[in-house]
Amino acid sequence: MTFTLPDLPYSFDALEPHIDAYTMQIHHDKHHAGYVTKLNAALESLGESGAHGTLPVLLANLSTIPDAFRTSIRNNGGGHYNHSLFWRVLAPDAGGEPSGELAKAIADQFNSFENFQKLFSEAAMSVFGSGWCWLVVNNDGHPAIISTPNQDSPVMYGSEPILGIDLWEHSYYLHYQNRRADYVQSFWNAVNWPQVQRNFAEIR
Ligand code: MN3
Repeated sequence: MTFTLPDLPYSFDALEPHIDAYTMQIHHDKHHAGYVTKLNAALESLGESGAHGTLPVLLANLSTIPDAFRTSIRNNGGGHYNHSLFWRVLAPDAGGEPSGELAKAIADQFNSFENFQKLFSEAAMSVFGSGWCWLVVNNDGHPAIISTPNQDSPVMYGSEPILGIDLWEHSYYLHYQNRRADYVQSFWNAVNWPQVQRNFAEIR
């Protein structure tokens, strides 16, 4: 089982002015690449017999991983999985609102898209230290907002992520410094709702 760093689906500067090119370059080429390298090293050390299934299956069953490798696979496997989703739920000339089934599910669960956005932004601002905020689908099929620490993935907690925002300082500090609220606000202008809708449809 060997993983490769996926190419960004757009250029480094494609998300400007919301996320700057240098941040994207360091984030993808250094941080995400580092998770992939370390994940592969951990899996190689673990050996062929130690890990089975796809990455989300592996992450959902961390208790089956031997102690010596579990933390590394949790952090670096989570990092690889989270960032692979993150790049795809962002796009140039994006933002706005979802449509179709996802729009309906969000309105049903959160009363309105505006209220969902407010609750998600508040949850993102409440993450202490390094972590992520997510729109997930629970096993009852309903959307929910959750946050996870470090590189933990929602799949470790029994839900499927369809949208996430990276709240590690490496994802915004070069441009926004301590102004996380401005980063979260700008994030909405870069959300690739058609991709989030596809993620939702695949789970349902
Ligand atoms: Mn990151």
